Amino acid sequence: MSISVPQELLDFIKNHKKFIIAGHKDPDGDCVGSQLAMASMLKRLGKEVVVCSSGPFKRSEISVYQDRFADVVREEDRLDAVVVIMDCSAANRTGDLEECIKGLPTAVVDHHERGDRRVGSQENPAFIDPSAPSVTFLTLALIEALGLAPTEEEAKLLFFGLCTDTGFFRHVDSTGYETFAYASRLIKAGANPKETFRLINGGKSFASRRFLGVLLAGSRQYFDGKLILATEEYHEFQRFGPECRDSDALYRLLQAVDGVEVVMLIRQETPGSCSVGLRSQDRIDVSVIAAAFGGGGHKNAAGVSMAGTVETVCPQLLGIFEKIF
Ligand SMILES: [Mn+2]
Repeated sequence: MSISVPQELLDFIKNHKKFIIAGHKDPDGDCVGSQLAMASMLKRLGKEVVVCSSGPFKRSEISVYQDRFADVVREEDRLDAVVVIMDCSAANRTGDLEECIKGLPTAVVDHHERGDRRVGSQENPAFIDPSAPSVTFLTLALIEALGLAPTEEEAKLLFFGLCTDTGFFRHVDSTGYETFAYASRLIKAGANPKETFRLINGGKSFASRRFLGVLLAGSRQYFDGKLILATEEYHEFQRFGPECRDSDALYRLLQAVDGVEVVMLIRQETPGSCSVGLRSQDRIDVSVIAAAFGGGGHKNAAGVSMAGTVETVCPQLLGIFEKIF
């Protein structure tokens, strides 16, 4: 892959003085890392920056960054400001921030395949590259295109996001040599892989491991084992709490099963709604399935929220997979 940063984005940064950096709601490491590194780089250029997120900062590895984000944009922040949206392509993915950033010139830096893909313009540049492994990867490309190098702090943040979205490089295939070239530059600038691995994978509670056990014990195979379904009932969620969730570990364990092509996790989020997470190994594009129900994501990792209960949502999704397998 060769990355070229749109000239409009470079001009957008050079020509404006005041920036609001937004990301998608329910941020992950890539979103947090790219937003904070972008904010830091812009401050180095002498810009005024407000970095904001509607949260929630659920995952333990990102909750430490929560106090660096504003949860609202004040009227004085909006005055003469422009917006950069990171790790999603539309204002409606930013949750409560959508109203606050409406009508302002907006640049987008994203690597998502589907959803509200948009074409950039001089006033509203788009730096969208689905071949990029993370938005932090694109952020490093941008920093370098501006003739800068990342600071140690920025390198750590960018490396954190790169590791999050690549599953610590497990999702990188034979086309990913640039990913390692970028990683190498970040490590040279001060990122520490060992520390980052511990930040992402350590610090879990004992209860969170037992919760994994409950979900593993309740998981079922479908279509000769090509699909594995894990479900989280509402009473289990209430018993353990959101801080005990570790879907990454659950996917990792179930994707290790011989012959599995898709892992699906359905969670009863409220008595009337479910979240659905989909992970595929290679062949199957789960973003298409998520999009069919109004969700989105990547070819091998996608998600959607659906009204209903685990019992009503399950058959709808299994029906789609029945046609595929
Ligand atoms: Mn991302």
